Amino acid sequence: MPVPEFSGAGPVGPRLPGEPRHGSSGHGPARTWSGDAAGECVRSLSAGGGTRTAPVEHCCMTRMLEELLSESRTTGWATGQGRLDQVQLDATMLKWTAVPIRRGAPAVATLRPQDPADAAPNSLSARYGKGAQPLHTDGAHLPKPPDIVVLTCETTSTTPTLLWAQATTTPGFVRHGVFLISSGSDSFFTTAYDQGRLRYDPGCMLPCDARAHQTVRFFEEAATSVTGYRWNEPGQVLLIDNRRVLHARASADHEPQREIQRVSFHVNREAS
Ligand SMILES: O=C(O)CCC(=O)C(=O)O
Ligand SMILES: [Fe+2]
Repeated sequence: MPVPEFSGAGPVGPRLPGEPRHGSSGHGPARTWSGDAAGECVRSLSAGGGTRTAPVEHCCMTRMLEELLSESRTTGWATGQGRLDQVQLDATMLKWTAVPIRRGAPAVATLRPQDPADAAPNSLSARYGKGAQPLHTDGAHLPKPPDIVVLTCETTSTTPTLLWAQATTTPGFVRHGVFLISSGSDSFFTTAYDQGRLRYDPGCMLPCDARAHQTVRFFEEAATSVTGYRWNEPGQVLLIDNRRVLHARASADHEPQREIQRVSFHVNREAS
């Protein structure tokens, strides 16, 4: 079955207050957010043959992440153009907390296709290497997995990121099947759906009952109805709601040099 694809290609420049908003929830053109070194938004004005910059009336320091989060409410993900440092600056302003996926590792990770021998134990690369990953949520082994995962690609990649959003109703077996999270001395039992959020990673979750096995088959089957996100333009950013969307990297066997940056967050509950 062909994978429907989209990309954030086609930057259209910064949106100024009052201008129409271009959708970036997956199918429209991507937008660019810009800021000067101090994070203040500027826009170029052409007058009398010259160009000058003028501050935009409303500060948009947190605009990129806020808008991506807001747009992700429809499909569970949203895309645009932006830099990782801008994502981090916006997150700080929004009082989001960066979450390292691996204990002791920095919150920002560069994801590269790895052979199993070079990969961290219990990681997807340890099992799947550079091949296609199974659908998963990030940080499923953590007591409190991240709410939001942001991926950026400074260059381009021919390996898509695959996305699958949960339907409005979650099957009973997903809600009740019991898994053991295998995380060394911090192992614990859980379900793949708890308190309104999905948690699933076949790399670290062992099915313990018939309903959990059914859940594994359900998410394997979901891999046939994913949307592929293509990294066609340098500087694309993809925000994934890790509470309701599973994602995966397609096979990167052909692209061992691929590099994606990832940073994950707990959102500020009061604001989000
Ligand atoms: O590289 C990608 O497109 C996603 C990778 C990923 O989801 C992961 O390594 O957890
Ligand atoms: Fe992931």
